[in-house]
Amino acid sequence: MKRFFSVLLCLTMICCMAGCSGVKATEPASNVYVIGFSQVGSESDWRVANTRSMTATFADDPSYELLMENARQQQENQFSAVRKFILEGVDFIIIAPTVEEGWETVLTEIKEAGIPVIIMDRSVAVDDEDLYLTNIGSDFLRQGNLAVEWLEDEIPEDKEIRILHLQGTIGATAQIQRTKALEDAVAKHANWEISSQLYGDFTEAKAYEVMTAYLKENKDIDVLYSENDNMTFGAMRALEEAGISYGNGGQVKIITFDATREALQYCHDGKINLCVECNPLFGPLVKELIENYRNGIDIPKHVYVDESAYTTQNITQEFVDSREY
Ligand code: GYE
Repeated sequence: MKRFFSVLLCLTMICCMAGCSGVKATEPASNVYVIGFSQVGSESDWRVANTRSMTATFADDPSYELLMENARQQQENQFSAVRKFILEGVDFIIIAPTVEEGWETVLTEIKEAGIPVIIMDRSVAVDDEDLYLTNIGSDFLRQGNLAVEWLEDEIPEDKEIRILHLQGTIGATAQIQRTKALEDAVAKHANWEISSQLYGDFTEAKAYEVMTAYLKENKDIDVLYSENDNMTFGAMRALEEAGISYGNGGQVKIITFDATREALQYCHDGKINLCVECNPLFGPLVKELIENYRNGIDIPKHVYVDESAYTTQNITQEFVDSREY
C-alpha cells in the first residue's frame, strides 16, 4: 500500500512538472486495435507473399496495428510469441501454425486471457474447437486430389509409374493432406508406386540437398510430386545436374503446389507439368473476418480460399505476368 501511494505521488509530481492538464488520464490509451500475428517463417515464396498480404492489409488502415513475429519454422518460437502478445495485452491474435499438434495449452492460455484468435493457413488439431474463432486457409486435401486426378488422366492403367515424393514440414496441414491425397491414390492404383519419400521442409535448399543425394543412386523416376514450389525449384536444379530430363516430353513429370509466378512461368514454358494453386493473398479476408467479429456478426468455423490447377495447355503468358505472387 505504502508503495502504491509513493508511486501515485511520483506520478502526480511528474504529471504536474510536465504541465499535464489531467485530461489524458481519462482518455482511452489508444483507439488502435492491436493484432499479434505469429507467422511460420519465411521458408518459401508462398510464405513471403502471405506475410506481405497480411502486413499490407493492416498497414493501409491506421486504426489497426499488426505486430508480427517470425517463428523461423519452430513451434517453440510461436509459443513464446503468443505469450508475449498476451503479456502485451493485444486485442486479437492470429496464428499460422507450423504443425497441427501441440496447441492445446497455449490456446487455452489465450482463451483465459480473453483474447480472440484466428488460425490461419494451416490448422491445429485440438479437441475443443471453441479454442479459436475460425480457421481460414486452403483446402489442402482438395489440392492433393486435384493433382492426383490430373495424374489419373495422364497415366494409362497399364503403365507402371514410380513417383518420387518430396514432402514439406512433417506435421503441417499442407504436408499431411497433400501426402494423404497421394497415398490414398497410390493405394487405389496397382500400377502406381511411391519410390521414395524425401524430406524437403518446404525449402529450396533442403530439397536440392536431398534430391542431389538421392539421384546419385536412383534415376528411375517417372513423376515428381513436390509439396511446394520452392522444393520443386531445388529438385529441378538437382535433376538438371544429374542429367535427367523433366517437364513436357521429359522423363519426369513434375507436379508442384503453390503456383507462384515463377512456377507458372516454368509451367508455361513446359518445364513443370502441373501447378496446383495455393492462394496466400488472404490478408483482406482475414481483416474482414476480424471486422465481422468486432461487429458481432457470426463467422464460419472454416473459411476456404478459392483455388484451381494449371497446366501448359491452360495458361497464357498474360496470366503468368499478372500473377501477384
Ligand atoms: O504450400 C508452402 C509454405 O502452409 C500453404 O507452406 C502453406 C505451405 C505452402 O511454406 O510453400
